[in-house]
Amino acid sequence: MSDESKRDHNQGEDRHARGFMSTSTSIPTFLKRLSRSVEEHDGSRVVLALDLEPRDTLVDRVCSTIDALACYICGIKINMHLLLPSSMYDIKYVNDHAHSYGLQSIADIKLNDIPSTNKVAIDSLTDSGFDAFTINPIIGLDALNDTINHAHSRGVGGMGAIALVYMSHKSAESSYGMQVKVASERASNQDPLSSTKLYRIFLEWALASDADGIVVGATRPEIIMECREIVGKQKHRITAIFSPGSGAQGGDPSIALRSGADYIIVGRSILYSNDPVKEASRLAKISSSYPPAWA
Ligand code: NUP
Repeated sequence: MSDESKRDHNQGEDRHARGFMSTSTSIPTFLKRLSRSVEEHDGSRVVLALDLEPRDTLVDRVCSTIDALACYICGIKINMHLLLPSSMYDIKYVNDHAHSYGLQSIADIKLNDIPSTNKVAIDSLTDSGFDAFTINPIIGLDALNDTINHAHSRGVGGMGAIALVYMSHKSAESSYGMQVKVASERASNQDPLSSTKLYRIFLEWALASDADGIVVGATRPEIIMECREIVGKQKHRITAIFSPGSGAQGGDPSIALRSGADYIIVGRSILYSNDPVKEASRLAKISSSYPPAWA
């Protein structure tokens, strides 16, 4: 093996290590912790979006929801609209409660700022007990790299970063699906710019910056399939596909999983169903019936 290919190989090993184990120790990374939670919860790959209305008894309601549904989910997800009216103490309490069931917790903040402020935000999320957060790749590749590197150095085993690649809501097509021109090796001399869709650039950047996961809406099974193919080609790295948008937004969880999603993110169709336990259990069974891509 030449020195150069040895170096490439070693970098590959490092990247592989980042997939499931942090580089310096054998402490599990976010994805490993999440897959452990899947094993401990009968194969459920449902992440519960805790999108409750912020009222006085928020912490109690969030914790009792976790108590009722913990055996049917592998993680919880908390959005800005719950973080804003809550104290750091309350959020830490909720995250500790989720951890007591072996669940992972994701801060769905869609981080979108310059690296220096992103890093401060990540430190606060780490102190609040989160395991991962969502990030918007619109900040650019270098900023994404810098921010995700910082995240991976935080907490025990590192904070996971999940990059938005194609959101689930209707108008996502006008942004994530936008046709853009970029300078690339594929371009010809006559036209130094080649044309592609914005989400393909976001996917490329997410993989290049070692994001632990990507978000692709369950409402876009064809995009999940396309991303799965590209994500699956990585030799030394595991990147999970998180898919919100089934149920209330019209996506079908079975189709999302069959198309290549690793995890489905579900909120309203569980929380506001007549029987949340039954609905969570149904989705848990569906998700466990599709073999995970990492197996
Ligand atoms: O593309 C996205 N779509 C989406 O719905 C990215 C997200 N993070 N989400 C979140 O997933 C959204 O903020 C909500 O918390 C959850 C879906 O909830 P529901 O439509 O199942 O109620």
